[in-house]
Amino acid sequence: MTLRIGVIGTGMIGQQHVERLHGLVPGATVTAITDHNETLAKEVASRYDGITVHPDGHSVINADDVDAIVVTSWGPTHEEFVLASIAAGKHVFCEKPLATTAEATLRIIEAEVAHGSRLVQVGYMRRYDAAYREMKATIASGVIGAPLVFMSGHRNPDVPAIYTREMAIVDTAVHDFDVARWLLDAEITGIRVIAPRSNRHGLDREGGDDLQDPLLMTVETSTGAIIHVETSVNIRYGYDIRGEVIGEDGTVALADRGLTAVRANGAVSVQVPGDFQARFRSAFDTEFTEWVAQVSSGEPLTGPSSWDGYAATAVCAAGVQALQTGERVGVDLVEKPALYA
Ligand code: NAD
Ligand code: ISE
Repeated sequence: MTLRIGVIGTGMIGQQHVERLHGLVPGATVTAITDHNETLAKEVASRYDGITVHPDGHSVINADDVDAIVVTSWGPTHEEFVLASIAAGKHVFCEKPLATTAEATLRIIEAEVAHGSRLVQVGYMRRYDAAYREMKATIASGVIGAPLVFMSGHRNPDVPAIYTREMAIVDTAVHDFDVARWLLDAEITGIRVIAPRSNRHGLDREGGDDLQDPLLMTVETSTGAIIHVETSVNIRYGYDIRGEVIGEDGTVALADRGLTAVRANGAVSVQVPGDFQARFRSAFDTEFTEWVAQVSSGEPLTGPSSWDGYAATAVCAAGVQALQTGERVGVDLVEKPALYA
């Protein structure tokens, strides 16, 4: 059976996911798309055979030739489309964030629990990256002992003018929070945020606010391990994702990237990816390959759930408050429903 997918939002990442799901990922095809910008949706559809442009997201969700939905519109629209997909009884893959407030993510959890089985997966693609998976397997093997500290560095060469001060937490560090919860098998219980003087590239931006960049976050967890997150979003030299878990008997770190290392002129050099697409392309491919296989076969979903979407959004809300107040802010999650055990 081929899984027929409808995509809501054909901007930057929506177009990449259409490309993936309409040819690259086995057992999937895109049959319906929509975008707020109809001209854009028509242009994207014209690149392929067999894709119908719909007037809005609800028309995509309720189309007879759509089995499952991918939501890649702007964050504030996610709740509406995820809830409508659940109401239609269809699987829905939602790019991060699941929703922009913890209250909205809880409404999604309530609807999914009432439905009685998992329909929602959230786009935290780092869980599908081969290096992070090896890191998790190493921790599980016990060879480094119990994890005590996770150092997570998230560096972007630059960000657009629309990128605001809070986005370093809600748009960027949110990935570090999710992957940390997954690697350490722990919930986040509190956060502090500090900042040195700002990178000059984050100041006096044409058409954009002044940023506080980098940010350093100290994040407490339910197991007593501490996570240290550094976001640098104007670092120019490349898109560099760093990670090291320090355990009681050893450490495991993400290796430098690049297929080759060049030794010349008294130096060794390894390439740094230019952007998140280059760094995580195969993680996105694996994420959709596994999602399509699980949805098509009716196997239980194993990817990031509504609970994970809620936990990440709740940590972000605390992080923004910690940034604004300079204080430690606790994260108090509701009781976890059995559906997500
Ligand atoms: P974008 O602005 O390029 O594209 C979003 C598109 O959604 C736009 O074309 C817009 O017209 C459309 N849209 C907005 N509201 C709509 C609505 N109600 N109905 C239909 N279309 C609507 O943004 P983007 O960078 O592609 O980001 C989209 C989502 O993907 C965001 O939630 C973002 O956080 C997420 N994202 C995830 C990653 C990742 O690493 N996993 C990377 C980039 C973006
Ligand atoms: C972007 O939205 C992403 O999700 C990328 O993975 C992240 O690295 C970047 O900082 C965000 O702006």
